[in-house]
Order: sequence, then structure tokens, then C-alpha cells
Amino acid sequence: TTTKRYGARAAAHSNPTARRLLETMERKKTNLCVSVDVTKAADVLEVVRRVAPAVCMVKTHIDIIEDFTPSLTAELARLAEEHDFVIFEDRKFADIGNTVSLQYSSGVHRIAEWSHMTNAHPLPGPGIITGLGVVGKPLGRALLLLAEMSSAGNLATGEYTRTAVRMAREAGRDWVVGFIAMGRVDEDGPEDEDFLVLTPGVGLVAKGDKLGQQYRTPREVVYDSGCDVIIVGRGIYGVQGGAEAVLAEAERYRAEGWKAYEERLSKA
Ligand code: UP6
Repeated sequence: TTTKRYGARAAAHSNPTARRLLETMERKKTNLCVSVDVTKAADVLEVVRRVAPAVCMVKTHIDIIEDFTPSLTAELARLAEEHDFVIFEDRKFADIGNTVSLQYSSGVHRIAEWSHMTNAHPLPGPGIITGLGVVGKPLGRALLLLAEMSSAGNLATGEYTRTAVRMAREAGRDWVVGFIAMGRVDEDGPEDEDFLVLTPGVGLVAKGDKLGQQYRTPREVVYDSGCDVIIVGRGIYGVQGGAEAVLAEAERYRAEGWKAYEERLSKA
């Protein structure tokens, strides 16, 4: 997987969102996902419009928005088409199948309507994957499992991580297309298997925050650990210097991430 081009890997996926993501990455030459963790709708849109040329994906936490209306997610969906990126609502579902299918389809946010991809903790067992799939699969959406986390002291290690990978394999890649993980958790799989590994905890400046977050550089994540997508939040939207600086910083991460990927391809 790590020695194949993103574009070539698209053919290994039947899930339309996974395919679209890999093709977008190749076309825009970016493995950068910007995590837009700001709390006002206008600020979300401002950051997204700025970083759009540099990203393959925009990640949201829709439940932190103070002035949410459905026009925000409609506009996000429109921008995703205009600027060619995938929307990933980082919902981290963690309940029984019946509840998550309601949380995914209903409530104020109606996540399944506008978010191409979402994620779930494997903690409750396979029912969470099935419950989300009832809603998302017919819409061509994609699911990631949290196999590992970036925060200090997290419990997603060892046997938990291995079980997450097994659950993904059992669910099928037409719905579970990959993982949130810190490295290639799927290494033990067959040659023709292709999972996406998306990795948060990426920063070029800070080493961490006061609440347990731990950062590695794009090179450590993509070249050393073989991950596919770097997820960057505060490192980009939190940069000082206004809107211009945000795009410049996104471009810096894009260039770093892409260089590490190109070098990885020639490593073998
Ligand atoms: N995130 C992590 N670590 C994980 C899973 N998810 O940081 O293991 C998410 C956070 C946040 C983003 O919820 O939205 O990735 C990281 O933001 P940051 O770059 O500002 O630290």
C-alpha cells in the first residue's frame, strides 16, 4: 500500500467516497486534511474557503458550532464540490447500533446528509458499524474506525487496535474504508487489501498541548509511519497573521506531506 500511488490505489476500492478521496489526492497533489475546529459558522466557512486549494479533505466537529443552521452544512457541501475535497465529520460515534444510526441520520445536524465520511470507536462491538451502515451505505458514505489515538495515555493500543482492524475486515471495505491510527495498523493484511490511514496529531511547530495532545511532523507520519492523510487543526487555523497566513500555512503542510509521500514511493 505505502509504495503505490494514491491514484492507483483508487481502483482497489469499491466505496465511492474512498475512491473519490484517493483520486482527489492525486489530482490536487495533497494528502492534507484541515481540521476546522472553530465555533462560529462564518469562521468555519472563512477557513474552508482559504485552505480549499491545499486540501483533499476538510474535517469538522459540527457539534461545537454555536450558531449552527443547516445553511452551514449546505454551504460546506457546495464548497466541497466547487473546490474538490471530501467532508469528514469527526463524530467519533461510540454507542449501540440503534442509537448511532439515529445520531447519524437525525437530530439537528443530520450528519449523513452532508458528510461524505465519518468515524466510530470500535468499543461497542460490530453493531456500531452495522447501525451506521444502515444509514450511510446506501448514500455512498464511508466509515473509519478509530484503531489508535494521538492523545497521551489513550486505551486504543495492542489487542484493542488489532480487534479494530479485524472488525474492519469483517465489515467489508465497501463501508469501512480505513482507520484513524498513528501508523500502518493493517500491515499484517493480504497484498491486495487497501485501507486508508488518516492521522491526527500533526504539527510542524508545537510538540503537544496542555491536554495530552501529541504532535509529530508530516514526515514522521507519512514517510516513517506510512500513513495516508495528515490531519492538521490548530497548526493551520490557529496561525497568527490572518487569512493570508492560514492559506500559506496550509500550503506549507501540503508541500511537506506531499514531499514525504513522494519520497516514500521511491523508498522501496
Ligand atoms: N483527533 C485527535 N486525535 C485523535 C483523534 N482525533 O487529535 O486520536 C482530532 C481532534 C481534533 C484534531 O478531535 O479535531 O484531530 C486535532 O486537532 P489539532 O491539530 O488542533 O490538535
